Amino acid sequence: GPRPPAKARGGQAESGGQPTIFSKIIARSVPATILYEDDKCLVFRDVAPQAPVHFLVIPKRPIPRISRVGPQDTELLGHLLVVAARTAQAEGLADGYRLVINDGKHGAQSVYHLHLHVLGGRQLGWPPG
Ligand code: IU
Repeated sequence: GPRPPAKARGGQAESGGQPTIFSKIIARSVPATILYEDDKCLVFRDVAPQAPVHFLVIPKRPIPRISRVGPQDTELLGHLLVVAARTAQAEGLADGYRLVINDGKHGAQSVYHLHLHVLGGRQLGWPPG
């Protein structure tokens, strides 16, 4: 049938819980510049950086989006934040940085594997677009 129009600015629709490219990055079948890894999470540079430093913190367990988390995810989510802050420090972001989680269409989420963006190395504006 006819394809729906491409979304010019919004995010991608969630497409039914399939593995995303981030699962392939975790499995090392797609390359990425990895900054940190442990048993629960992976940190790698964003392939299309929006700031001099732009990396992503992802859980190895493929939670699709922040609006799908539950109480069982509390400890993991806290861990992701601690790893984000420690990696920002290791990246030299002493003047500050921004953490972003995009959720769903209006949040302009494009990859449905939960990820924290960490952006820094320049003066960022507010509010975001
Ligand atoms: P979003 O919050 O879902 O919109 O962000 C997805 C990010 O993943 C975006 O900044 C992309 O540049 C980034 N990314 C990536 O680093 N490597 C990839 O192979 C793909 C997307 I696809």
